[in-house]
Amino acid sequence: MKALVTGGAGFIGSHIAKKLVDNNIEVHIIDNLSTGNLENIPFIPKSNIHIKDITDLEYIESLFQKFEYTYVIHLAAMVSVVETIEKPVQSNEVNIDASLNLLNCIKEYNPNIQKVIFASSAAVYGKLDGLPKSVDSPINPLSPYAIQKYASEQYTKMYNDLYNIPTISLRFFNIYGPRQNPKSDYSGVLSIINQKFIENQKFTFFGDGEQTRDFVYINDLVQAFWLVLNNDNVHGEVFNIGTGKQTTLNEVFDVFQENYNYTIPYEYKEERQGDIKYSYADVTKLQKIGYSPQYTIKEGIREYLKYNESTLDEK
Ligand code: UD2
Repeated sequence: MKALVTGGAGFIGSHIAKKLVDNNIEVHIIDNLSTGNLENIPFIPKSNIHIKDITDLEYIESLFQKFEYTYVIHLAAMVSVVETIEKPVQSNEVNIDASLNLLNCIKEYNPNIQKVIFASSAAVYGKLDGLPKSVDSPINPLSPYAIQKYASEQYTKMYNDLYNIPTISLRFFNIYGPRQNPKSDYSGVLSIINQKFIENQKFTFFGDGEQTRDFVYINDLVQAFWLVLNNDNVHGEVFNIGTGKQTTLNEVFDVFQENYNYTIPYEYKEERQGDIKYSYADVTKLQKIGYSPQYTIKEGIREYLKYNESTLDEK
């Protein structure tokens, strides 16, 4: 069995690739390394890593002409909301055109594929009054990124409905864990807090720290991924990937303090423009197919820090 993971050198992609490899599936990766890193995927042979842009239509097509894939997991994207606001046209090519092209290659060259999974985002909900956010809630995209994720998600669904390609989309909430890159201001906030603790630097809360998110430890995402990959009764469906619990940023900071056993300076600044105050996922649909998140925020952060320590020991 072969799987193609686009964006497989990234934080989430590398964990998905590892799960597939651990289950004796040959993994091919396409990644332009814009946010990914080869250090994330030492377990993939170099010959199966294609350092290419997902918008390189000819190259993608050539892969499908050459290989028969059992699974395609599509994670490659322009992932920064801010960058999509700065580059709406370019991001459209990456986040919609390339997705559509990929789906079409599957239809043309690989119609017997067993599963296509697309990484969508909680961003599609935008500012919604009702909580938790359910896949039946209205959507209200507030950025090119959110529109693009929604469009690709709907194309993904349509390729199931019109062309019988077994597809599924997953709306990721706030995923965190090892290999998440803390380098940008818009990196996942947990990776930023962690880095600040390591370097003993000041952390800035945007707002009063009382905003909530549904923080998902990467292992729970991998669990959800594995469940949908192996379920043949959910084609054409969309699922939230969350835990069903919300945590404030202040609480998260406290958990880091407890684990590190020291604190770092912090400050409260004005809220980020367009920031959502409260967010968490309704995951009952996922629970119905067997999902049961294993990590509370405390357990997830503990695992995250344990992993960091073990890799520090290796260095
Ligand atoms: C997440 C996604 C984003 C998009 C969005 C849709 C991540 C990394 N980002 O953004 O791609 O899908 O959801 O709703 O998963 N914060 C601070 N200080 C910092 C950094 C962040 O206070 O140094 C705050 C930030 O203002 C926000 C919260 O922490 O209130 C979470 O920020 P985030 O960037 O991790 O995630 P989010 O939910 O804004």
